[in-house]
Amino acid sequence: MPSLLTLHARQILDSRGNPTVEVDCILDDGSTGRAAVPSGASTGTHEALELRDGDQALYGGKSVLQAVKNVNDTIALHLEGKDVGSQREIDTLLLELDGTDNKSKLGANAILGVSMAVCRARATAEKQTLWHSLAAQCKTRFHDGIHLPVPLMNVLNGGAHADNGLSFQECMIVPVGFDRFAEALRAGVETFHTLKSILHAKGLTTAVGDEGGFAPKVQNADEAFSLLLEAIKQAGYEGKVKLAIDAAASEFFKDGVYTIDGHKLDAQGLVHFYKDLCARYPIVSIEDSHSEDDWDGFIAMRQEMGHLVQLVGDDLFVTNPKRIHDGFIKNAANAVLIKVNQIGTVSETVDAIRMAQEQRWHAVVSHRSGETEDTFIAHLAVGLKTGQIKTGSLSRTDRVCKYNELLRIEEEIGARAKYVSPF
Ligand code: 2PG
Ligand code: MG
Repeated sequence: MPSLLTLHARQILDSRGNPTVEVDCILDDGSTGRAAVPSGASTGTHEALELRDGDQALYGGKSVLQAVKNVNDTIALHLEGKDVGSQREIDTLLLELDGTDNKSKLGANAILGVSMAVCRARATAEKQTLWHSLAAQCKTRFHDGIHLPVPLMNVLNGGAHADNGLSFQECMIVPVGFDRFAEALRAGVETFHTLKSILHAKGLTTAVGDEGGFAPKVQNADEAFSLLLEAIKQAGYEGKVKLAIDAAASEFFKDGVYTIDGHKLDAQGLVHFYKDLCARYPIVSIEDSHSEDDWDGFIAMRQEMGHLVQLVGDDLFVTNPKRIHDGFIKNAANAVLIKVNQIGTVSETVDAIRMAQEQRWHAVVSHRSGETEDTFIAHLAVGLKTGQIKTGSLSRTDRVCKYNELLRIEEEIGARAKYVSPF
């Protein structure tokens, strides 16, 4: 395997117009890899540290020039000349160089940019597509076919991602009754456009938010899901497109009380709120039902609803193998959301996915609300055979580019490509 010749980072912009880190990696055989780092808005407190300069004169404090410098000086100095054959060896070097628990010395954005860029450059050197190279590194078994992920599409927004009355952050549609990813995508897109017409006819706004979904002034979850069901029906996909929630409940939790759609509930009351919703709507997955440190709330949720729906931990687990392990012991969920920048290296991300899979929990690869044109996560979902991806709505290039990449991957795989819904 070739060695790393140069690393070069620069500051670019993400989909919200905030600075982020992009890294170019060049190997000594001329192979190159480029990666850009995403950024969240509803970030979990236990996430790895995203290093921002805090200088109010530059991008309102959000510039990432120190993280860029950390790549171009410290990391480049230690990685240049190293063989890139093993992703784990590269990532271990990065972790040693940083030396902190939450990557606060060099910044998780600096470290992740390098980790992903090296991964891409290796795939180029191997003359493989990225998903294929990742699958080989991680020894993924494709005995029953190569699975394209089922997308959880965030078409209606609330919470920290919108300023309407809705407490849930994301109301998603999930195309389940299809044989191919391309067909599932088409169903999602047609439902999205039908939803737009419905909102328009009702005099509700059709402007889209950070993840390309609508953020109409709806007052509660019932109104949101009624609109989605109507769109699914009118688009002709009743029964074939289901629903999912990312409550992002940390955002509506304060002093032990959940304030949701005007109700004040305790953790158990919130479980009943979800139970009632699931009895009335075809909801297949609920993410972050409770606040990030309300383990008892998650445990109660799993006991009452774990046999009925997928229960995903995002802010709860922050893609961190230690917290995921606690989740297994406590039986606090049955699925893990996977975000590369919550943990900060490709290898640790892979560890999180494999831990979930070994436990027979689902792993859902996810974007952040601040994204770039980078399509790494599309490859990660296929290469690690996660079976699910959450990458926003069906508009705006920062979201659609992941779906487009999955179309290309499905085309490349041909007859061995499978689309299997876990729901
Ligand atoms: C989430 C994500 C992505 P953010 O909560 O799951 O949709 O949002 O990137 O703002 O944390
Ligand atoms: Mg979430």
